[in-house]
Parts: sequence; C-alpha cells; structure tokens
Amino acid sequence: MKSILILIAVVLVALAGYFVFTNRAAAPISPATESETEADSGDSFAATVVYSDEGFSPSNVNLAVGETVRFVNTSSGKMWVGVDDHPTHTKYDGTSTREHCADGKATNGTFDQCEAVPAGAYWQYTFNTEGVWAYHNHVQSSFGGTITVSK
Ligand SMILES: [Cu+2]
Repeated sequence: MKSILILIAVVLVALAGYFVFTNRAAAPISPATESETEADSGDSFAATVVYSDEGFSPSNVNLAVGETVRFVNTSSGKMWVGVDDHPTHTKYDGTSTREHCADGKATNGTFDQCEAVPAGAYWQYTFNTEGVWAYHNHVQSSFGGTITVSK
C-alpha cells in the first residue's frame, strides 16, 4: 500500500515537471520569431557598398529615389559616411555637421552618418532626393564615392 502511494506521488511529480518543462521550452520561440521579423524589415536595401582598407567599393552606385544603400565597414579602422564637402557635410541639404548631427546622431535625415562605427558595423541610408551625391569617410577623408539618385 505504501509503495503504491509513493508510485502515485512519483507519477504526479513527473507530470508536474513535464508541464513546467514544456511551458518553459515553448517560451523562447516567440521572442526569437519577433526579432527575426524586425531584422527582416530592416534588411531591405537596393545596394551594398563595402568599405575596406582600400576604400569604398563599388565607388559609384546608381539608385532610384526611395531606395536604400547599406554601407558595411570591413576595414581595420572606423567608418563615418558623410556627404561632401569635408569637414562640413553641407552638400546634401545645406546644413552642416554641427547643425544636423546632435549627440552623434543625424537629427534631420540628411546624408550623414554622424558617428564613427568600428569594423563589422554597417549604416543604411534611404535617398529621397535626386542628385549626384559625393561622399567620403569623415575619419579617413581621402576615401569616398558617389551615389547617383534618379527617378
Ligand atoms: Cu567629413
């Protein structure tokens, strides 16, 4: 009789443990799915420009208005993409770095990364203005390229 009670107790503990385990195992799935969705929505870009120790490649990119380019830093140094001219970055919308970069972040959507990022990091920019936009790496200003945006 005593052994039957112990057996029932063991079965109940095992069942309780099973439900706790399956609930915990199921929990991580939904956050992972959400972050994948977020990554997908941020991964829509028309062109990739790689910045290495040799400079930007391809150095000339053609886009349509509304398209996004991703700049990827594969160099051994830092990358800060900014519209010409160095160092004021006024050629996109007339505002200078001092005006459009506050706290290291672009404040009015101009073509200026407004911060230097390390190797492995990337920056994306969506061009909503037609034009031929020459840019450079603000922390290595001898390297640059051109983004041509047309309708
Ligand atoms: Cu600059």
